[in-house]
Order: sequence, then structure tokens, then C-alpha cells
Amino acid sequence: MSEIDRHILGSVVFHFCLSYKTKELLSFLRATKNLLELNFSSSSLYLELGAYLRAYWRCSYIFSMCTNLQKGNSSSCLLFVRYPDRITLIRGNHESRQITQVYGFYDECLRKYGSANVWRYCTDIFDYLSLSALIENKIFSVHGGLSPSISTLDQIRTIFRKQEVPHDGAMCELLWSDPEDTVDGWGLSPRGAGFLFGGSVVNAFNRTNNIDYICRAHQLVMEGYKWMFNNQIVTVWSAPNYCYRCGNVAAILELDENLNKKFRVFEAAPQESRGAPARKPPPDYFL
Ligand SMILES: [Mn+2]
Repeated sequence: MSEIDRHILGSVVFHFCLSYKTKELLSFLRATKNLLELNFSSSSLYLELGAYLRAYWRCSYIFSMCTNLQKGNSSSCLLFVRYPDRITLIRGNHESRQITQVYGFYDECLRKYGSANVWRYCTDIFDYLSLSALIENKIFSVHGGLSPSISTLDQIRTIFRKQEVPHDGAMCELLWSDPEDTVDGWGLSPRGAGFLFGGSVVNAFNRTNNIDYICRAHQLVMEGYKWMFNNQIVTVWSAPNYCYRCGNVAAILELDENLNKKFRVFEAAPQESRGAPARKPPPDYFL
């Protein structure tokens, strides 16, 4: 088998689109709600907060379990296709046509497969991913953050989500916004999409919806996780040594059935144990 064949066979996208049943996956996702309600009576829960392709293609892992189970050849996407009832994925801002065209995934599909079909299958599936999850009615999980047009969880339930991520509005903001210490209320985001939001916004949202805290991703945290606003929101970042050069540790938040928290902090696998290194460093736009 040629080097390129091995590469294609080992790629998550190949499995994602061709080996498994895309239609079944679509109908499974189509039936899910905007706000997934997760609890500990379900079989087993691994909630992923978005940025799957980016994490797979450019980082090592967003999930230490993948490393253990698959010896470094998998990602949460693939595990989700295999075990859709055990792995829960929610959508991040990179799971969109526009962002994957700008940041390399589209080009990579063209280069590897000779057409845009694989990219098209993947991005079609992204349109059906849920926007958020609620764990035991107490922990609200979302990729980015809050939206000025959303004050209750019921408002999230009414969003029309089965589409490309729009440039503005509630769906966009849930996937793009960031908490910010220096902002009181809402502020403009330097990302050009979503908003910055301060502690008073988080406090009001958590109180209104009777939740303990918000769990989100979307921003690199050198220590792997970071609490803000009196433990009312936590950022969990699960890609160690991001882009092979940030030198950060990563974290996974583990909860027991009483919602006791344990952050599992981990480093990137040593270079020699994760196969061939990237030939050239990833471009700056991944930062
Ligand atoms: Mn993001």
C-alpha cells in the first residue's frame, strides 16, 4: 500500500464519509434537539464541545480516551460515528462551510480526494449537529458562549439550526462569543462574529436558568482550563501543544453522578509516539 493510501485509510474523514453510513448518521442527528439534555442514567457520556476537524487535522487530540483506545489514529468524530449513543458532539464555529474553506479543510479534501465531495458530506453533517447541551439540568455546555438575544434555555430550543452557521444572530453567537473580564455587559468581539460578554451577563443567565455554571471551549488556555466570574463559567481546552507549538497543556472535565468535578490535565504525546510529524508548521491562521 502506498504512503498516500495509508494516509487516506487512516484518516477520520475517509471513515466518516465513506465507510460508515452517512444517511443513518444524518437521520440520527436530524432527530436531535438544539439543546441536548444529558443525564447520568444514559449509558455513557462524553460530551465534545466543537472544533473537531481542526483538532484532528492540526492538533493532536481533544480527547485522551481516543488516544488510549485508538493509539492515536482516531478522533472524537470517528468515535461518534461508531458510538453515536455514547459520544455527544455539539457544533463549534469551525464546523461550517465558510470557516473550513478559509482554514484549510476544504483544500485538504481537494488535495487528498481530488474533489470537494468529502468536504461536502462533512459540512452537510455539521448542519445537523446540536448547538448546546444541558447536563443534569445544572451545567450548560456550548462551544462559544452567550448571545444577547438569548436569555432562557427555551429560546435556544426554538432556534432553527439546520443550516450553515449564519453571520449573526443567536445561533452564530452561541458558537462564536467569548467571556471577557474587562467587559461590562456586552462588547464587540475582535473575531468579527459573536460578542464579548462580562460577568453580569453570565450571572443573569445562570440565575434565570437555574444552572450552576457554563462549560465552553473556543479559546486556548495555557493551563488547559480556566474559571471566570466566580466559577460561573469555565473554558475547557483539550488540544495539548496546540498547533504543535503553543506549549499548552490540555484538560478534560470529568463529572461524577453528583456533578463533582475533576479536571484531567494532560500533555501532548511525545512526538515519536504519534507518527510522522507535520512536514511544515501549520499556518498562523490556526491561532
Ligand atoms: Mn472555536
